[in-house]
Amino acid sequence: MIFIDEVTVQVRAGSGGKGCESYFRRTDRKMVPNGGDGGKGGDVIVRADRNVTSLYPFILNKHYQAESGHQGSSNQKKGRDGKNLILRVPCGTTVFNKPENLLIRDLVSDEEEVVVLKGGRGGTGNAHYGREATEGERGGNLDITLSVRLSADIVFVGAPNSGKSSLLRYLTHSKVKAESYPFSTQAPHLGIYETTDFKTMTLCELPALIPGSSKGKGLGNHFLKHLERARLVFLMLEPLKDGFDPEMDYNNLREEIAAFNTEYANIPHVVVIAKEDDPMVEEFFRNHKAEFPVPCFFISTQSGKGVDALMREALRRLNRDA
Ligand SMILES: Nc1nc2c(ncn2[C@@H]2O[C@H](COP(=O)(O)OP(=O)(O)OP(=O)(O)O)[C@@H](O)[C@H]2O)c(=O)[nH]1
Ligand SMILES: [Mg+2]
Repeated sequence: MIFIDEVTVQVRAGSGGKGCESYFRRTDRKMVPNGGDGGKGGDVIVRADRNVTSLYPFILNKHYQAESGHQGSSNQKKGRDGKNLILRVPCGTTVFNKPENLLIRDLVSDEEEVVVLKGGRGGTGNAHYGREATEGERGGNLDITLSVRLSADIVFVGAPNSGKSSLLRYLTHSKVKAESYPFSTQAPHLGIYETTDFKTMTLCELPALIPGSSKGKGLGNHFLKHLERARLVFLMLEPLKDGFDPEMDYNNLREEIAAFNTEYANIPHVVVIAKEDDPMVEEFFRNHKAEFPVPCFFISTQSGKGVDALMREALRRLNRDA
């Protein structure tokens, strides 16, 4: 399934039901109005649901309409209210009013919800003394944008080909493709990692970041929004690229992240360099390890070397600020 992180849909609230005009004839032959009110139209609600993992269904259907209220009837019977329409979205979805580009609500936790459109009021029946029956109020419509930010404990951000997908596959059941060409991963991918004591943490690979991503180079940088809830970032450098310069490559990644949102530069991070099994990388590691200013882990997803130490450190950090 393709991962969709943003979609715009049109929603329409239910219209109010028509008020009823009716009379009954009393025994003294007087006509008494007794038409009931129309029911209220259904609201449109967006609700976070932890069982929903994707916005994909909203690509297939972009128009949603809540039920209208039912007509009132005689004997002062009120029409039934229209059912609310509930759009279920993944936790971590932000809802925007598209035409005004306004934030409506950020739905973070399970069951959190927001009413984006109120249903129309029902018309009044003529049973109200001295009133005529009226039509129900029409339900409004609105374009809303749903934008999901993944909620992952650890997010992999790094250069093309640096081994992000390979690491995700190594640690989780993710089936993301690891390929020898750059930008093979075009959308964020999630995986669940289980620790030795059966705790789980969510890992996420983001598409590759390069110098200039913030200006639209490569795949751009919009996916960095998924760092919002990250608790730790693996900054992955590509050791086999021409002109590998760990310090410069590290600074480039940090700059790209800060260009997106300066606060994201404060998320704790460690540097990860894969392909430790490669003789060139191994030699580099032996000669330069001590020079790194930030914690740096050399790993291999082929031999498995270094991965345990990396994940132990990750756990230690996540537990520390838990
Ligand atoms: N020898 C060796 N090769 C690796 C290792 N990790 C990844 N590779 C190879 O490096 C290439 C790129 O790996 P990916 O995991 O797709 O890298 P990526 O960072 O996800 O790449 P993009 O998604 O395109 O940015 C593939 O050919 C992998 O087989 C490793 O630890 N050792
Ligand atoms: Mg990848």
